[in-house]
Amino acid sequence: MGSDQDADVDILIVGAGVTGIYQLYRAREAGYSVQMVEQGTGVGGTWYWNRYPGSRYDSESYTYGYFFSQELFQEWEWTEHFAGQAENERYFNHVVDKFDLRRHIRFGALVTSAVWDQGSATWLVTADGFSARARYLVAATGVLSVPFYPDIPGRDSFRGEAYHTGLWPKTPVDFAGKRVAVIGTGSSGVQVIPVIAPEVASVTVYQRTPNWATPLNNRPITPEEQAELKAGFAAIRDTCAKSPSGFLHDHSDKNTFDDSPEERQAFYERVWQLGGFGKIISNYQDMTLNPAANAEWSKFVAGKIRAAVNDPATAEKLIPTDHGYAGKRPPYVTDYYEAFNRPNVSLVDLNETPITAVTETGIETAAGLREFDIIVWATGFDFGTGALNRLGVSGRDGLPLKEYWADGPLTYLGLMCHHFPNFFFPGGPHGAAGNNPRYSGDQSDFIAGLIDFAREHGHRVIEVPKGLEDEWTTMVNEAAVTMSPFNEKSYFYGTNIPGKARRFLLNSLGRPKLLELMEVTVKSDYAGFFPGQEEE
Ligand code: NA7
Repeated sequence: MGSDQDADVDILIVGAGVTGIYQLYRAREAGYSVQMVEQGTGVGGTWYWNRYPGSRYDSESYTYGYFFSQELFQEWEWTEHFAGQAENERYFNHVVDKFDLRRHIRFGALVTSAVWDQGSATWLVTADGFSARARYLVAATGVLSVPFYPDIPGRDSFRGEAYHTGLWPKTPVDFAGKRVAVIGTGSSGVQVIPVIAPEVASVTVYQRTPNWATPLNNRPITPEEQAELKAGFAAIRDTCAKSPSGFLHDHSDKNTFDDSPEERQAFYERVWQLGGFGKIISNYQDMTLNPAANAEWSKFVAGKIRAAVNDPATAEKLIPTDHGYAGKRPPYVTDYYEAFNRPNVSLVDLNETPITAVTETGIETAAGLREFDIIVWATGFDFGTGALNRLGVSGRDGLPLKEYWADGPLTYLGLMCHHFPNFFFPGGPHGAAGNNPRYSGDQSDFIAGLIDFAREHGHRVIEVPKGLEDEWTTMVNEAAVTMSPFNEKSYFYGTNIPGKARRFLLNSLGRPKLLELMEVTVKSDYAGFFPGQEEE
């Protein structure tokens, strides 16, 4: 390999988030030379960028963290069942330092191009002020890592402070006594609103579509629970491994209308008390896919919203009417609806009064101008493919990834694609659905195994056969219709981004199918993955 680059390595990994850190650990443990590049100045990915007030896990902390080291699991004590951003960021720093990974990471380097060089069978990667040549390129760039700003006239003219939740500054924002606008009521908006409400002069919530927000039911982890967690390491790891969505929550084997209305009400009350995604996983098993069952649960949640919000007109505006529970990714909240009972919190329904412009002093809707000191853009991300399409990846014959995926991603197991040799994207689109680190970890393991196999057998080039990519992509797209609770308004279809192809970006078949096909491929000795090299 050439020596005209800043680094010349076996494996180059982009992104120091939950997936990339694990891939880096695996690569280093297997004895490869490895370089990681990261756009930010610290590790943590999502938990580095999304440092807005109220930002926290809605997967249980101990199911989101790593299982690869029992020692790590035993020594790290999460303080809450759903830990906040600062603690999460500390955890990833701890992991990187414990396993001495930091010296492999170059920070402040945004990758702008990654070009496959057929002659040398390597990738040429360019980032800010840095270039590298690598045999393998792993883009662990995350699914929710490219913030989206809507194209509202005058957006840049605002003279106050403006922040996107996904690009939050490291210096804490001083909200005290400020007039604040929050645009967007997805998971981020509904986390930030109740936390800032007590200290600001006012919060005005600009809502286009209400979401079904249910209680996170977060609480501190008691010393007894801490001991149970430590003793339960193997059981926790194994339960998450068997769960299609990578959680600990029990699955119910009952259908909604097996129960009488009274039994149903009692059951719903119990489900209401569960943490986070327990509202989906431990609910009646037909809750997401049977419209009548979904309507029953949604009606129950609507009742809870009406009970929480004092003003009936506001309550009605906060209840979704365009989708049932889990038709879009449901947020999990702490005192979100209750925040609207504060005199300094108000709701603007953008269906009644759409935003017409952002001005130097505030936000103008059909009802007039409201002036603000701070605007919080909680307007989401270019999900799934956003970061990968911006890396400047071009594969065999100079084919840009962005062009190959113009009509939506084509993947094998959500981790590699035809035409792009020696290129992997664990934690990308089509992987599974649910607790992200669990399935992105499976993908990293698969990639590590495949690279090891290639090394052992002297193969320089790995490329997934087109047939396998077609098979997986078709399977994922079909399962989106038959198995996914999400409707096409969900950002999981890319529909929040103007001009983006409408394609399902998760894998509703979940981890079981992912693991099953990984096993088939491994057992076949990766048949067809080493084009033109079998006879070598
Ligand atoms: P989401 O869930 O995509 O939410 C974005 C919000 O921004 C949502 O309420 C959108 O309304 C709203 N939005 C987007 N564009 C506009 C415009 N033009 N005007 C007004 N409102 C707008 O992103 P989050 O950051 O909250 O959550 C992302 C994920 O992070 C979350 O699911 C967790 O996995 C963690 P819409 O619904 O499109 O009408």
